[in-house]
Amino acid sequence: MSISQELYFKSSQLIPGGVNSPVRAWTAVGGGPLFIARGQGSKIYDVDGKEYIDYVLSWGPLILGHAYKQVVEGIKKQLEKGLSYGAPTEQELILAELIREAMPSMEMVRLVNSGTEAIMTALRIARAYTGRKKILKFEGCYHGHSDSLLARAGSGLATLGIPGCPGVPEEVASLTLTIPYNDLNTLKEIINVHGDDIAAAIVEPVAGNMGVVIPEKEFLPELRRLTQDKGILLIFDEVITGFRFTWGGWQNVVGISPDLTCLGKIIGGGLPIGALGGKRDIMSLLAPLGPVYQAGTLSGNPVATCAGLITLQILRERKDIYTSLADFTGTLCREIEQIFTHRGLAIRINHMGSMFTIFFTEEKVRDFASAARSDVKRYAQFFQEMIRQGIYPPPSQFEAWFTSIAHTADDLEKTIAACRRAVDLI
Ligand code: HOZ
Repeated sequence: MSISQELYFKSSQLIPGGVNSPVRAWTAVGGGPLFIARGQGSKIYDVDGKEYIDYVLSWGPLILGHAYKQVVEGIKKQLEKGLSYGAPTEQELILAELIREAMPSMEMVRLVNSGTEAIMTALRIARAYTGRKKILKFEGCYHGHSDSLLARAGSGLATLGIPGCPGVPEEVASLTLTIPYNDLNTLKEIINVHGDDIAAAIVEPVAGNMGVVIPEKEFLPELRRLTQDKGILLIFDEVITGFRFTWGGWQNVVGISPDLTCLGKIIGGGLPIGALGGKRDIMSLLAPLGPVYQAGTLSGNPVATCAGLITLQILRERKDIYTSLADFTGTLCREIEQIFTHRGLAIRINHMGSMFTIFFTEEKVRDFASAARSDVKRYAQFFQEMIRQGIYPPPSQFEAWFTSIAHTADDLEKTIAACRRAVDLI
């Protein structure tokens, strides 16, 4: 028995499923998870001492790779000054300023502890601002685990096949309307019928939690236009996409100004953080300025804001990072595609910048229904073969692969070689 297996066995007696976040249990790919001892650059090392080229990168935050020197050194300095004060710091202000500079639609910003928290608060503000109750979301998008947003969600719910979630009162679930991603006709229809009752429409502007699904050209502009016409707030969940493709969010790429934006992952540089922000009159509803309550003992935590600040400063200084990331990832995707095509195996790779998903299907993947038709058993076999060869892909068909600036030409070669062998074996 490996040390990972032993630890998994023991953890399963104490921690539900042996993990503190469901997809980590590898339920959909089998075999039980690896327990990780450390990470450095593009690699993680398990407790049995084996090295892996990491394409999960803590599910997105580590755009600079593991244990990036400047981030680690900055955190060390902060640690000596204290871990948490429960009082404001200048660092929070600087981080908020950087975020606003990058995404001007975020006229006011509040820092919280996770993407889930940011989104939960964004919905509360939207309901208070509009005086409406309903929320519109898109199938396969995942916006954290708050009650209102677990219907037909991606990520772990897609991985485990949970369409709705017990424990969410029907009255709450019924306030969430869910329609397919990239489906403009249904969008128009639902806004026609329910528009006056909808407080907010929330969307992952590039979906990452049903695997990567790219918004079609008219989808987001039309969503913006239709929501604006009906007084519905548009919330961009940029927890994954924020600072992933450019200095800013997907909103900068497409030139759309959402009413509210939620962030997490990269802005914490690997430590727990979230942020929400948006138009001044909407954000002014938040306590203590307004009556909408939100609070947190560790909100704006100095260690997390320090890691986030250093990460964002590096991304701002070195905008070339995004070009190299896209080049690396583009080459990787093209090579993988060729390997599969050469073997006559049908796949579709959805790729944007430094994130992608290999779907085991012939058809174009443009929404949750097409993503869900992917051959998940094949994905699991592929995953296991890659793991055996020291490559660590996401342990679910419905998650994104991420690359970082730490990934090297050697990693690229090794990943391609591993893929070639894996494809021979599945
Ligand atoms: N919801 C995360 C991926 N989209 C998974 C988080 C985790 O398991 O760490």
